[in-house]
Amino acid sequence: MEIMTLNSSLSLKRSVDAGTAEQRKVVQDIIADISENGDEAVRKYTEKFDGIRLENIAVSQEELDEAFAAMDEDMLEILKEAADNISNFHEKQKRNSWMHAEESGTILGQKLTPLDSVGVYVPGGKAAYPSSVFMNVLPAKVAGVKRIVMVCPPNVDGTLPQSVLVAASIAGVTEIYKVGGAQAIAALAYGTETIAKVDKITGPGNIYVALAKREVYGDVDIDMIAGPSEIAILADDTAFADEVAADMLSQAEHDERACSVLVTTSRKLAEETAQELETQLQKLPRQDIARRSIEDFGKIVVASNLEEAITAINEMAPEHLELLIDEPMSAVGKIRHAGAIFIGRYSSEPVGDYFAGPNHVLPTNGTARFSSPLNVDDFQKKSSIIMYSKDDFERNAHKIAAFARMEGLEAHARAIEARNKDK
Ligand code: HSO
Ligand code: ZN
Repeated sequence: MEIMTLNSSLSLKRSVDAGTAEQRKVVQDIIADISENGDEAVRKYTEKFDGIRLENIAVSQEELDEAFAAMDEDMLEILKEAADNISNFHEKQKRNSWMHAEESGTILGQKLTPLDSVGVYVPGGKAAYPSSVFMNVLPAKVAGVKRIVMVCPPNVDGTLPQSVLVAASIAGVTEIYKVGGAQAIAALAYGTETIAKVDKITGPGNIYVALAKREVYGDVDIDMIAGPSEIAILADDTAFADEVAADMLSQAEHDERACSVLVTTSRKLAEETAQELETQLQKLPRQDIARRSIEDFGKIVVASNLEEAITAINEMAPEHLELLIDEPMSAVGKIRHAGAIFIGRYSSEPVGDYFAGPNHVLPTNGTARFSSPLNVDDFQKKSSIIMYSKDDFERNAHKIAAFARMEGLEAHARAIEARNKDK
């Protein structure tokens, strides 16, 4: 790979798939059909897109038992341990309702309530990741969401991937349906005879799923529209080229449009990493995907100093950032925009994808400038609590009424004044 010299910006190519007008129309038609015809339309689209007619889309206890029986014992333990780590991390985020009593007797506060129900979309085929089941379901569980519905497109034989079923069951999903694509999003948003509507939909999917989520947003809440994976590595001459290259490839293998970038103060590391990438690529099972990603979206950039490198990284606002530099903690304060910051050589990005505990659903495509990893707050909402005291009321009634009249809202003013009369 060609090595560039940093001149102010990384000028990265990143891919945003906004969908075509035609794709949007397809999605809108599917949504309209599902909201009108429910289950029958779900069956029709499942037959059309997944190649199987399913009379019953609900996953049975038998199917779950079979999936558990087929799972390797050691692997089951690993999954449970990962799930525990992820739950424990999210437990620490949990906030409580609060109330504050003012001296005047007024009580103000916020009441936190978990959402009643959440739908988690899990893509089918090769992108059916049990780790993503954990990352979407467990924060909802920790937040106290009672009904968690998982949807996933069926294989042509009408089954769902076993690892996904096992993960769903470990995580505490309450209903699982074999339905995917825009039809699944529509069923979750508007309900059918079989699937009761949910309040929020999370989880990644293909362009049709992403467009459908955008389309139903407002009638239900959604998490975010995730773009291809990204990793930026900030490294100096203390880093090892084989580790840097391996970490870049870990994200490149996700998607041909994934974006892996090395920004380094060491030309030697840059050159060695470029070579390592080639050597390691040749031995990767998903070489085709990773190579396209590295060739089309990857970059190795040499910066003249750490300050300049950090400025460029902040501008990129990467989904994942690894700090492979001497004294990495001294750089953390200067990082303003990154979905997750991995510090030191033992915090290789896949540690976070699977096991450490923090969420792997992270803002992509520069959205780390204004948004956060999926977290417990995403599954709880707040109600304001206002209990105004008589004292405060009597002292402030005329101000409130005056404010209302300034806005031309006489009924507001009178509601206040109605209380001021002796009764
Ligand atoms: N790195 C991905 C998440 C993932 N990795 C799932 C492995 N499985 C998010 O950017
Ligand atoms: Zn990953």
